[in-house]
Amino acid sequence: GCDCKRFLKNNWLLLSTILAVVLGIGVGVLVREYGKLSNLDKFYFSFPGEVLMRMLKLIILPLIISSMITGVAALDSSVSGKIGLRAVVYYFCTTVMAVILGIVLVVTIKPGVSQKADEIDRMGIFYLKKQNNKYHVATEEPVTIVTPTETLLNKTKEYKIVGMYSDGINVLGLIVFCLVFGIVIGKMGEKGQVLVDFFNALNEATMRIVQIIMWYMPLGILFLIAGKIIEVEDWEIFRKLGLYMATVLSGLAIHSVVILPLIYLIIVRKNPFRFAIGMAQALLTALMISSSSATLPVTFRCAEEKNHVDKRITRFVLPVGATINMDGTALYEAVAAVFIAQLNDLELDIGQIVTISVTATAASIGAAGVPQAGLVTMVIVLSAVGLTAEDVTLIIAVDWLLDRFRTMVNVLGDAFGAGVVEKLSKRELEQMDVTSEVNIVNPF
Ligand code: DAS
Repeated sequence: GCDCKRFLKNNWLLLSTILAVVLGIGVGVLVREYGKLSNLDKFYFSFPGEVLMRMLKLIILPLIISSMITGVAALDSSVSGKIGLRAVVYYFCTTVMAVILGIVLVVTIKPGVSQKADEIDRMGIFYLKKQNNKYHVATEEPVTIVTPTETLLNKTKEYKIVGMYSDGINVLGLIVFCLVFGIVIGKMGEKGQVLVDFFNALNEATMRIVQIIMWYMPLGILFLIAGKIIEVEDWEIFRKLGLYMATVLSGLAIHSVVILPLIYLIIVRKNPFRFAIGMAQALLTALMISSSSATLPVTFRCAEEKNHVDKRITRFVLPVGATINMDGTALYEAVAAVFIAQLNDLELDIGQIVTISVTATAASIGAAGVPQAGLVTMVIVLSAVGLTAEDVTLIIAVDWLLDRFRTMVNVLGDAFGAGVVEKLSKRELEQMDVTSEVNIVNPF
């Protein structure tokens, strides 16, 4: 009766997204079997999904700007400094833990030791080519371009992997600017108020657009997942790289089901799994679109509306987290680097293991929150232990799948971080002027 109705009303978005995933898989498998789609058809078929991605990417710029500036302006600068420091310490510690976990697993499971390198080598579809000090994705055989549409399709494919160089805004730079700007207008008092009001209004407008995008989300996700299933060329590779994938996935699982919840439990003393369930919509979105930046609007919504994390914390901590905190990526990079070393019969000494840990942490901080960014920053980790960029070929064919799961863990880590920082900052938040909270609008 009533309870059930309320449940549906509160969770319709999550439920319809889950339904969309199931339907998307079904449609994908059917069309793959019977559809006989040409490349151009496939391109059109994935278009509704591409529209979702583009809408989310479009909205993150105004979202980050308005939420950071209003968030910081609402805090007084000594408080925002403390909160920022806590966030960075939390992010750093959890990332290092993820790396250590990954190394322990890959060294014990040894997924690369029994397999032959060149057997897998030849199955890679792409490899990274160094040209003018930049890495480009190239196919193993030169592709003959037939029509302009083919060229277009080819471009789109390339764009997906290398795109982060070209389409990525400098989010880190932007965040620093918004921080400074927010602090300055917060301190200006009367005179700055008009700007505070302006960015508050911008934030409300952005959040309303986010809500519109959310309505479209299930449809977009249905086509995203179906389009992906149709597109994948080689399922066989999953069997061949099975142990490697199992290592990465079990590491991600342990990190998100044991380590992060434990930290949350110890510090916040609330049920971490309830918190994680509150983030379900964001986690599912991350899994589907493999971009933590593009998931940010949903992460905000879940953290604030479902888990009731203080908006003064989320506004500030989540955008920073989406940019620099990537536990899943760090774990993945460490595992992948050791795996590739194992395939190459390279015995790693303790120094090299440490090198991999340090560079994997750095590479995860440096990776942008866009699809497969981690694969590109892997080059840093590999070259640090003397492996070549071409070795990325070995794992590239399964990366799109692992990318989804690591992105999900990245988002979960950001969210738990907001919860932990909120708890640690309780005193400052309580002492703060209540009026600063009134400024923060809630469009939902
Ligand atoms: N997919 C990225 C993210 O958005 C990072 C990665 O490629 O590892 O979190």
